[in-house]
Amino acid sequence: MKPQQLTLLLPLIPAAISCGAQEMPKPVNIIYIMTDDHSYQTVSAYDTRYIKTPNIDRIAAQGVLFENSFVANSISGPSRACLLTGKHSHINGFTDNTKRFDTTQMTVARLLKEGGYQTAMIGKWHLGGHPSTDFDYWRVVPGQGNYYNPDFITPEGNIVVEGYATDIITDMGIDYLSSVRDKEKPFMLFLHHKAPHRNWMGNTPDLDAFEDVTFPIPDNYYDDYRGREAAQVNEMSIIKDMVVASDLKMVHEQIPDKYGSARSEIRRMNPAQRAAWEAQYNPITEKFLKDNLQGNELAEWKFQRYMRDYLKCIKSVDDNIGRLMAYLEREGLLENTLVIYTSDQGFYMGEHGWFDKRFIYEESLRTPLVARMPNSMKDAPRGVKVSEMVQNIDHAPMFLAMAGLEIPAEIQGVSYKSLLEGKHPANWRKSIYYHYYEHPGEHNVHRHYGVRSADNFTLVHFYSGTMDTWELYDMNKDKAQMHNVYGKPEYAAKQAELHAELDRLREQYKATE
Ligand code: SGN
Ligand code: CA
Repeated sequence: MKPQQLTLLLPLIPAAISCGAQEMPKPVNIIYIMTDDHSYQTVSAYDTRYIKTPNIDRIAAQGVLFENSFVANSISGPSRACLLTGKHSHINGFTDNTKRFDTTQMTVARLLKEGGYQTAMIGKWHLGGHPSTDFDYWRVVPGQGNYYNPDFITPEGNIVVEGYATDIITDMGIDYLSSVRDKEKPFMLFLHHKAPHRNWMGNTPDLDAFEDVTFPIPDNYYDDYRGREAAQVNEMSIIKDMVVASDLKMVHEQIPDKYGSARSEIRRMNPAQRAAWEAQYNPITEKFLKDNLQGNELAEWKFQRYMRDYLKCIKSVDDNIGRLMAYLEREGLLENTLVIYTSDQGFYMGEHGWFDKRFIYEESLRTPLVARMPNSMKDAPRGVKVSEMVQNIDHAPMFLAMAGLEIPAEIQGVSYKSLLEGKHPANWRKSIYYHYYEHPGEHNVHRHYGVRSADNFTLVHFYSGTMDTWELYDMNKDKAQMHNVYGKPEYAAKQAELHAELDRLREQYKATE
């Protein structure tokens, strides 16, 4: 370690003061695991209705679960850019998935690297091109990547790796930890899974999981979207927009196929994978053709198939987290490593009749976030729920704080290291700012910006194309956000308060559009 880093670490790690001069505490390692589209509804530490995720839950049981974890822009590339920069989309420039990340700008990986950390990025990058020299080591999937026998871009060229994406990304993470990194230096590992992204293809050993389960249909599955214009026109309805052949993998010449995504994934399979796949899905497809379901029966059949397939992917995610955590424990790495589990955004599990994300509404604005502090931090809370609002722009400053490095003033997020240590700063933020930009675009969700307050109100302005509408929700009375109360006289004072708060946030974050 260079002497100038020691001077930075000393004032920030109190344990350093009590130690003898020879026994400086080692800088904390960081493993940041992020899945793609994992809803908090399908993490049992958050919600027990659908699946048990014992391994993710264990991270929470041995650390902290954030009850109010939000994103700044609920879509993949933008979320990743927020993570790397600690800044909102309009500042980091990556406002929607069509952009290319400007890798010349400051990233937390670069700051950590300059601070003596080894930096690694494995899995889904989704920022255009590939990681820059901010990362010492990287292996990333092109674009969305594939579930079966995926391609990886590496500095040494492109490779195809046989197997299932979630297993492979975990293997690569373990391989990095065991035989690539320099064990004398601290590390930051970004482990970014492809799963459970659309079209939700499980691993062969899990294909029969959940097949005998009938999941409860959300109360608002048949939402009529009254009073909510943007909700009426989007294209993320399970009933209308989910494609049976590609999304639900009913591959058959008699079933129209809009995207061909199941077919193209099946084409990648080796004979054993394909045999397992066909043994599972062909009988379901035959039955589907025979039953010729219509109306609500078809709508509910689609919901059940969606849930089963999505949860097969989650099962593999959770199993692999268990595998990684067991490795960390075996190797003694939990002693000095912070482990984070989160997703790039939330996801709809049939609420409002939807899949996908993008909206400021709760299911996609929120994302799971659990964190396990190193064992060496003896006083860190274990099995504790934190209610303060955190946002994905807060990771970068938290990493820097954990590393004992300075947080540049240009970073807009706030380090939540204090929350991980069991402290509750009195002046913690009382609201978050949100802005979504990808319109026109897939799923037809109009551009919008808004504020979500700690006292459970959301004010939002939809503004793209010909749309210019405001919505206000009182989640204390209307958790599912079915009633837009914007303009209702009884909410006049609250509405004015939230408008003022939104103006304040837009000014604070230098919002433009
Ligand atoms: C793909 C999906 C969309 C999804 C986007 C963005 N279509 O285009 O449903 O919203 O990714 O997802 S698919 O038919 O190709 O699967 S994101 O998580 O990467 O932002
Ligand atoms: Ca995503």
